[in-house]
Amino acid sequence: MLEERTQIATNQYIGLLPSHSTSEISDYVSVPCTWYGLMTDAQVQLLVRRTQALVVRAQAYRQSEFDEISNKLLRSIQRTLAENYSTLTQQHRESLRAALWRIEAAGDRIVSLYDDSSDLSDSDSDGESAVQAAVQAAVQPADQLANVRLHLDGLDIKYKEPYPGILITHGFGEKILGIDPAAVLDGLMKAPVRRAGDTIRPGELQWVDGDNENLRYRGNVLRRMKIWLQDGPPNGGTLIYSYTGYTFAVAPATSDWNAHPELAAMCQRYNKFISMIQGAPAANHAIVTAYADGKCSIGMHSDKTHSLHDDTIIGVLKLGGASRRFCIRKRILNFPAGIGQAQKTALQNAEPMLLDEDVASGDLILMTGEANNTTQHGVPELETADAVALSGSIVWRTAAQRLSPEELEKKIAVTEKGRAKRKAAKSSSKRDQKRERS
Ligand SMILES: O=C(O)CCC(=O)C(=O)O
Repeated sequence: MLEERTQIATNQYIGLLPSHSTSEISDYVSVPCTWYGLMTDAQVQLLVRRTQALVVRAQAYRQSEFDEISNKLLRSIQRTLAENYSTLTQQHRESLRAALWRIEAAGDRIVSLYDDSSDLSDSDSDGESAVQAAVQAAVQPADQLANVRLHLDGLDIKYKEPYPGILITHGFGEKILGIDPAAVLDGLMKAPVRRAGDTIRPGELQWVDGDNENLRYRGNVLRRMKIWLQDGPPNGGTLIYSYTGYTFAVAPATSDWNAHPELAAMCQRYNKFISMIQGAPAANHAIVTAYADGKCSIGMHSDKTHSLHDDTIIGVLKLGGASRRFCIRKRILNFPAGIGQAQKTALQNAEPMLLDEDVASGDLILMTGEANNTTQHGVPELETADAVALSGSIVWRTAAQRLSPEELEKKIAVTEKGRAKRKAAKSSSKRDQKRERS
């Protein structure tokens, strides 16, 4: 009986959406939707599709109305997630999260479009269709990698797509870039390594080891080492890709990839390849990572995009003589309200892997910005340190932040001042503790 009533109510609820006025739509979104949890997967899918249609329709009204409608929608979906989290199936959660993300993205695009076109008005039909196109692009993101797939199919090169917007191409290094991925890493291993206490030499090709003060994360040694590269000499400005724990003090390690003919040729060929992706800016920044053995790793993360170009593509080319396990999972974008960090971490860690397998040296993992933002990736630590020999990767991105030598110097001075302050505070608290004990 309950099921039958739910079925009827669901159909009515969904049926309301596509053809009604703003006030009816507002009524619809203000209905508390606590019974999402009772809906079948197909019904949730339909609701999500209709929600998208609603957002497209909403563009016909003024922005304030769009905001009002989308805010109500966002709140009601967030409430549904929060109140019914434990009873929702994985698929329900994902559908709802996807709807949230798309509505937010649609809102952002509309805001920026209105910012850019202050003369848009209701009677401006060109303006309206521009808004509609923007909303549609946000609601149904273009299949950015379509040309890449076509190109690879044409060359008969194998690839797979574990998640929309993440394409893993087998043998990319050898077949498209014309390189030997083991030899590239071997060659780079000849560069000097800056370890704990060593000084970074500005603009030189060099490794910064995970125990160097400028690469440690909150004082902790990282189990990997890195080379920073950019397209162009750093005296014309250092490109910054800043991530959690990044300190500007490591930026002087960035060198120009054009100073090394083999690296330059590889990066140019990569850029030629990604130029077939509509709207993709050329990569101008790369980080090479080396994992000495199976104990070296990088935790599950999404690349931080605040210092990157809005439309950056992220390309991870695996290097070295060994393959390494690579994992991808969905990233939880909206946690239920009121839960603590430990619960958030547990929920995130419970997400099943979309990919968990050895990825061979020479394979390319290509990610759109949207796919990066909605997933996490990582190279997990392995049980036995010796199980895997030296391996690594080069990750290309498009950085949007460029600091002149003077600007960088100022940023580093701020970092160093902060460091000295923390050091002084630490030793004074140690002294206090000693005094208390004695
Ligand atoms: O080395 C890899 O395979 C991944 C590197 C990575 O995720 C990163 O540098 O952000």
